[in-house]
Amino acid sequence: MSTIAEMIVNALARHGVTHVWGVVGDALNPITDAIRRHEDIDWVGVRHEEAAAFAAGAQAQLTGRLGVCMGTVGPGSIHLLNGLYDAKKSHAPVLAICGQVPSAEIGSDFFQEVNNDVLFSDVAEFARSLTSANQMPHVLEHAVNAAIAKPGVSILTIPGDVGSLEISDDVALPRFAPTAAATPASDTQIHAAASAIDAGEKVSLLVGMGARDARAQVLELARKLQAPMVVTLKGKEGLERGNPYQVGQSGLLGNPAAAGALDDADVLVLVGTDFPYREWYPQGKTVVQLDTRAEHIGRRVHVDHALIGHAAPTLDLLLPRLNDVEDSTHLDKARKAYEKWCKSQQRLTEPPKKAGVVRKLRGAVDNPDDLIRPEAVAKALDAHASADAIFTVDTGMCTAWVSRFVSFDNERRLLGSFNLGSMANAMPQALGAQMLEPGREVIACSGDGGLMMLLGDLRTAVSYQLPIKVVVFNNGSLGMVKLEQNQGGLPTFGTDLDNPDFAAVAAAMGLDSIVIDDPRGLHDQMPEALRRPGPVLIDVRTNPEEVSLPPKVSAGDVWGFAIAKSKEFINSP
Ligand SMILES: Cc1ncc(C[n+]2csc(CCOP(=O)(O)OP(=O)(O)O)c2C)c(N)n1
Ligand SMILES: [Mg+2]
Repeated sequence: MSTIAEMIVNALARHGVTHVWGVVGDALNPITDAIRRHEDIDWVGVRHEEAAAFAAGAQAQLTGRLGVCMGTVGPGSIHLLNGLYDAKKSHAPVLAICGQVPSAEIGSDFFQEVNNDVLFSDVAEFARSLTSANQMPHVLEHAVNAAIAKPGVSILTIPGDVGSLEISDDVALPRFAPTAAATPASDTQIHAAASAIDAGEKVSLLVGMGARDARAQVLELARKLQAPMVVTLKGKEGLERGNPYQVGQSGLLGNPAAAGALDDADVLVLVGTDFPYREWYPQGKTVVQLDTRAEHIGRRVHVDHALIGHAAPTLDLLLPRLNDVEDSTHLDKARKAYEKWCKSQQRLTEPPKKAGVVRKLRGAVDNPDDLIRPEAVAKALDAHASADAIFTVDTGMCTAWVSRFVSFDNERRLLGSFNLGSMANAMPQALGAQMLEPGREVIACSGDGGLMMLLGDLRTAVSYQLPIKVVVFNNGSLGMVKLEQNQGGLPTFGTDLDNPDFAAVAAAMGLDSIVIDDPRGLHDQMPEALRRPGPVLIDVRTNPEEVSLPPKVSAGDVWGFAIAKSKEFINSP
């Protein structure tokens, strides 16, 4: 005889789940107790359930396996929500086990009662409450299978009295469905796409994370077509390495060479990407889109030929049907522009030699040479992090710095909240990553605003001896919003951060720390800090005036800055 809680925990452990992240609570006691007694599955107690969901999502993204988190009745479950949305939008398979009031009280507006099935209806592929032992094992099977098949989030809600209900021995053990095999697009689709591509003279590729398992095929496609390849932020890991066709990224984080490569083409081939920004797609091209999900076709740009299938097997069939392009003018032009841009960016990361080298982008700064450029911080991380480091990056300006200056032309991994765009993701994602691989270098690139949001879970790194390195891009502001306000012609408002002394906070929390506030010391202090044992908070005081300018700055943007500055001047006392 086993209980519902034991059956769930045993089945998850057999499935390969190694950690369950959450905050304990009465309704979940039977589950946490079953975890306590199980040898192969560990409980990780966090300080805020949102951190649990981010950590579980990070583990799922790194391994492709199910991540699991828990939140108890009402507020405990509500706290999971933001991290679960991130998992949903990152296509990470995550199971959230949520507590509920005793089954007899359901529907009575009982203390802490919320209707989880409704609360999670938008975020979850599957959200059901388990109220009887007769629902086992199929409800658990359905929850796990739904999370893995999508991939996405499943919610299993368990009232306080249900976890300890007994299940008779003749009930079958839960079994989960295997993952679906990779399948190619249909022959008709491949034939039509091949004709359209061959008819073009200049082909450009936009490649995303959906092509990660098709690295060899995508490189061969670029070679055959002599096509420049724009790689999305999420496609960087895996596709940047040994890729003589890539021209960096498009969009706000990107560079003019990528925008030019897309504009110059007459045929655009999208592979495994749902890059969301319409305004960064070129107009009037013949567009071919390859994606496993039919619902992605045409939702960003009008598509002429859809290929519904997995990238690797589809490209295996498409490649032999394409003619070899001999003329490399289109590719050469894009690569030359990209190399020129890379060189110009390099200058932004060099330590100042004499006064005036650091360009004042805006505002009055007394001694800009004494301030650290965030670009230089990212470059220092690139130079000194190990070749297989896992980077996690907060939403904010950090995303721009890491995407532009940290290279992923090796075994590095990159996690962020790239589709939800939530702040505060980097540190808890780093906890999740480090827990999986205690010996691997894990670096959280946090905004000062982002870190403060889930600050309590810094202590989780200490409690579980997770040697994460938290690099705080400390610009004393919600910098990204400051930029947005200025671009829109608004005076800066509400973006200043009254930060605590992060080194003192780290000390109080039991973390080692270091302050880097001199650009000339960056390349000595950063490697020293990264090599320290245990968790370290690296407080880097960056130039608050440094902004990440998009590759195409419109006249409107320039006016925005000018108007914003004059308004600030007029409003100043
Ligand atoms: C949870 C959440 N709240 C608010 C926002 C809106 N937002 C986007 S970036 C940003 C500022 C981030 O500041 P910080 O973490 O200090 O990074 P910085 O841009 O200064 O590098 C804000 C408020 C968000 N994306 N997520
Ligand atoms: Mg900031």
